[in-house]
Parts: sequence; structure tokens; C-alpha cells
Amino acid sequence: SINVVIDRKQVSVAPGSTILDAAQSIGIDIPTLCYMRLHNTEYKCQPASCRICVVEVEGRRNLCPACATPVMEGMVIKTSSMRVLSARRMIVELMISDHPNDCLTCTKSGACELQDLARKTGVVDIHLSGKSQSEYEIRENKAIVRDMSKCIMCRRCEQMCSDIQSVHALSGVDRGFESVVGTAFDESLDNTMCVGCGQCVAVCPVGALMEKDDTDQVIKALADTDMTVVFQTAPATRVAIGEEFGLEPGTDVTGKLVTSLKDLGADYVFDTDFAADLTIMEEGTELIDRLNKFLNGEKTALPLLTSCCPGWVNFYESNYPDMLDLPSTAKSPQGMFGAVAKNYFAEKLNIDRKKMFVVSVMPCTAKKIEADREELKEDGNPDVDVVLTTREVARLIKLANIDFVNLPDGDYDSPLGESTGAAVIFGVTGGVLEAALRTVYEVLEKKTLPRVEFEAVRGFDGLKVATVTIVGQDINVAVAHGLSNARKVMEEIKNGNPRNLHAVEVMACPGGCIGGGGQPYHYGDGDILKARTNATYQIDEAKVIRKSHENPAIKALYEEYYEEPGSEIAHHQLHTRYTY
Ligand code: HC1
Ligand code: SF4
Repeated sequence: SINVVIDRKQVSVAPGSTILDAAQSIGIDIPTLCYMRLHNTEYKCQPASCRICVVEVEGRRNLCPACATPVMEGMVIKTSSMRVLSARRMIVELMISDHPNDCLTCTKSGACELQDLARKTGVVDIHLSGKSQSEYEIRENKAIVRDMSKCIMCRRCEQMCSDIQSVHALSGVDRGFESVVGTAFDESLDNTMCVGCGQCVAVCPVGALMEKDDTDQVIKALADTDMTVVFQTAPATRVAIGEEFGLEPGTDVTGKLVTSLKDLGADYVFDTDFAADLTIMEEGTELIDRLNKFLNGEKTALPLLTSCCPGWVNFYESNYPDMLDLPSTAKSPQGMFGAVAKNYFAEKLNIDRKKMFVVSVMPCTAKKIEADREELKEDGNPDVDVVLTTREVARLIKLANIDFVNLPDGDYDSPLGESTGAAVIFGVTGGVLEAALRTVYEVLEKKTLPRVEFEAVRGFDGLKVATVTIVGQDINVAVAHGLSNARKVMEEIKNGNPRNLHAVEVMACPGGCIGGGGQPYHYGDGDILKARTNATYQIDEAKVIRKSHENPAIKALYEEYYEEPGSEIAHHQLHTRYTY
């Protein structure tokens, strides 16, 4: 190992470590901006372009960026000398001189790393004069707002979009004061290969990339006494939203979330998890049909691809238009919930669907795009009216002055609030496939699963492959999260499916929905993602019913309304189609 001294403290680290690694290992905080270490992996974004992490190394003439300078035996390092502070203040001043001063109205205020740095370095005045503040128009689509005048060129978004997602929608454009990370020809993201996953938003340190804030529409609907407002909450939101109120990552706040939505004025608070069970019934039936055909030697589309993640749907529609027979035609749980609410439930309440306002609470920015798909509307009226990300819901709760942490636990309303353990694990990578296997196994084998956990599809490996034996047949499955991993498996399938895969789950975001682009900021911190994952599996374990086909509310819904999975009415309301 290599021995160095940092701020008078001795530390030994492995060869190849940077000064930043060494400092972090003994709890010394060196500020960073462009640097990002993702999900506790070896993957690092370290363009060393922002220079905010500069430190003083004894014997060297220039200050060195801690994130990109390897340690050498005997180095003596000062991380906070006045020379260092002075350099950092100059850098912050330069950044602010080319940054709008609209902190008062910026949605990122309070979570902005530049604002934080200005405070940490004590910058209170901008002495620079001359040309400043590049002019860029604010561009937005259904999911994401880009205010490039706020871009500080850290390039973290570009790394996420290119290296992790393999989408390449963002790159450095222009020069000098005008230089930003943007789209080619400054096009709207809608005119790029962007899938709306929001992973760029999740790592933007400032307010240059933000989710489109739709809280205003929800406030108006809640204030309208003529409107029946129905909420649904996605699996992954309940183990993350507590972080916005200072709770530890991985705190399960399901009950508080329900109560807070009721206190906001919701008429009904239901659960996307209910619809996740419904998805398993429809998608599982489709998988069983395809497997049966395969076992009978008939021609069929394999592997079946899961289709609940809208970032992934956008990705295969634009990258693999010749393979659109593979994805399941089942709508996502969000989509199914909207259809059940605006058809079955509105009929039950005897109200016009236009008088019902469905709000989704989602960890995801791409869900905003999904809800706007024509296939998820009837005569122009959407099944889901507004999608709020976890962060937006937290904002709304704060606006309403609700003391979230001290709320009593509420219960979901009935009947669209009942769910099983299989549904909640939709929120983590591997969960959709595990939930499907629990049902497909029991239906095909006609016997009880000895153990409901499928460990082989759990964990953070980018691509997980497993074989499960059902009715004496080897069923090969794969799970990918992060779209660069999805691309690998899709290229394999395109080239003849050498692993003979029968089912593939993809979630666009690393970790699955718990790491979604609309979740409380985690900046790639793998410990936070793990805590949310563990909490999700704990909710599953604590459930009495852990298989979708055993959900009594789902059984009742089929008896009363949808007849059986794959029926004509189920097809009409619960399935969709894909287009290029
Ligand atoms: Fe997801 Fe899904 S799991 S896609 O990650 O299939 O967004 O949480 O709600 O629809 O259920 C997201 C999460 C979510 C859907 C479900
Ligand atoms: Fe890239 Fe996803 Fe951001 Fe689109 S939303 S620009 S795909 S990271």
C-alpha cells in the first residue's frame, strides 16, 4: 500500500488510488462537481474538468485535482489551505458569473450543488465583469426541462446518457461562454434518441436538467370539488420518499405516504402494486401461452420481453423496430391502473370518466411520456391525467405543510389497494421476472412453489442470467438494468439468441425503479440503492400473500369484470401496441 499524509493525518491506501479516494477513506470532505462514482462500482466519471477538488501537494508547483491525481508514496497533501480555498472561490465565482441568479424561483434551490459550493467556499460577491450569462432558451418535453443557461459543463449527464444508458442524446456543444452539454443542433429531446429515463436529471448538480414539474395541475384538481381525485403509488416510491423528509434511506413509509395523500385531499388512494399483480396475470398468461407453443414445437415469439418500464419501451421501439413482436403486449401497471380506474371504477362510482382525475406517484420521468401515449387514452381523455415523480410529491407535501415524519400510517382504499409481495418487488431489478416466475411456475406445475425467492435474478449485476426448470423444461431467463446492458442482450437476441432465452426483464435505470430518474437525489450512491432494495424485499417478506394470482381483489376483479386473463375485454383495456 501507499502511505500519504492528508491534513496532518496518516493514511495508507491501495496503489492506483486517487487523492480523493484516500481523503474519503478517512472522512475528509473534498468538494467535487464533475466527479461521480456510480453505484459503488468501479465506474467513475472523472473528467477533472471543473477543478473544484484541487488540493495542494507539497513540492508541486500547481494545485492538483484530487479526483484524478494518483497518490504517491510520501505525498503530503493539504485539502483546505488558503491557496486551495482561494482557487476554489475563483472557480465558483467564474461558474456563477455565467449562471442565472434565479435561485429564488429555481426548482433545484436547496438541492443545488453549485449553491451549496458558493456557501461552502464563502462566495458572496461576484467581482468578475464583462460578458456573462449565455442565452439559451428553456426547452422542455413531457418529462424533462432543459435550461442550458444553467449548465456548468460538468458532463455528468453526458456520462449517464452515453456510458450507462448507451443512448448518446447529450454531448458538449458550442465554445467558450456558450459551451454547454446539450443535444445535437439544440434539438428538443423529443427529436433525439432520448428515452426519457431521467438519469441525466438524477445526476445534474444544478437546475439545468429537471423533471417537468406538474404539481400545479394536481393542486388545481385537488381544489376542484367537482373532481374525484384518485392517486396510485408506484412500488419504488414508498422506500424512498422518506429521504426527502430526513429519514434514513430504505425507510418504508407506505402508511405515511397514504396518509399524506389523503391529507392533500385525495378522494381515493390506491396502489400501483394492485395493478402490478394484474400485470403478472396478463403478462404471465402471455408467457405461458408462448411457452406452451414453444413446447409443442409451434412457432412463437421468444424471448418475451417485459414491457412495464417506459424508458425501456421507448428504447426498443426506436432501436429495435424489427423486433416488436417480442415485448409483452401487457400495459404497464401504471397503464393498467389507469384503465381499471377510468373504466371499471368510474362505472362503479357511476361518474363520467372526465370527472375522475387520476394521479400517479412514480419514481420515473418517462412515466410522464407513457401516460401521454394515444393508446392510453379514450376519446382524448387519458387514463392517467398526471404523473408526479417522487420528488414532486414530496414538494407538494411540503407546500401543504404536512408533518410527514409524524403522520400516522394510513391504509389504501379498497378494492384497488390490495397487493401481494410479488407486486412490490417490481420496484427492484429482477423483481418483475421473479414475480412472473412465482405465478408461471405454479400455473404450469399445478403445485405450490417450495420457495418463492428466486435469488439468481436478484442483485446488482448488470446482466443476470438464470435457468429455472418448470415441467421438466429448462426455462432460460435474463435480467438487465441500465440500458447499455439491455443493448447487449438485445444484440445477442438479434444475432440468433445463442442462450435460448425465453424471458427477459429490462429496467432502464440502474437498480430498477428504486433508482429511477424521479426519485430523491442519490447521485449514484450504491448504499442508498441497496437500502431501498433491502426495504423492498422486506416488504415482500412481511406480506402474507406473495404471489399475484393469489390476490383476492384481483380474483374478484376477473370474476366481476375482466372474465379471465387474456379475455377480449382484458385485451381491449389492459393491453397495448408498440410502434416505431
Ligand atoms: Fe416501476 Fe412499474 S415497477 S415501472 O419501476 O412495472 O415507474 O416503482 O410503478 O407501471 O408497478 C416505475 C416502480 C412502477 C409500473 C409497477
Ligand atoms: Fe439520456 Fe435518459 Fe437523459 Fe434522455 S432522459 S437525455 S435518455 S439520460
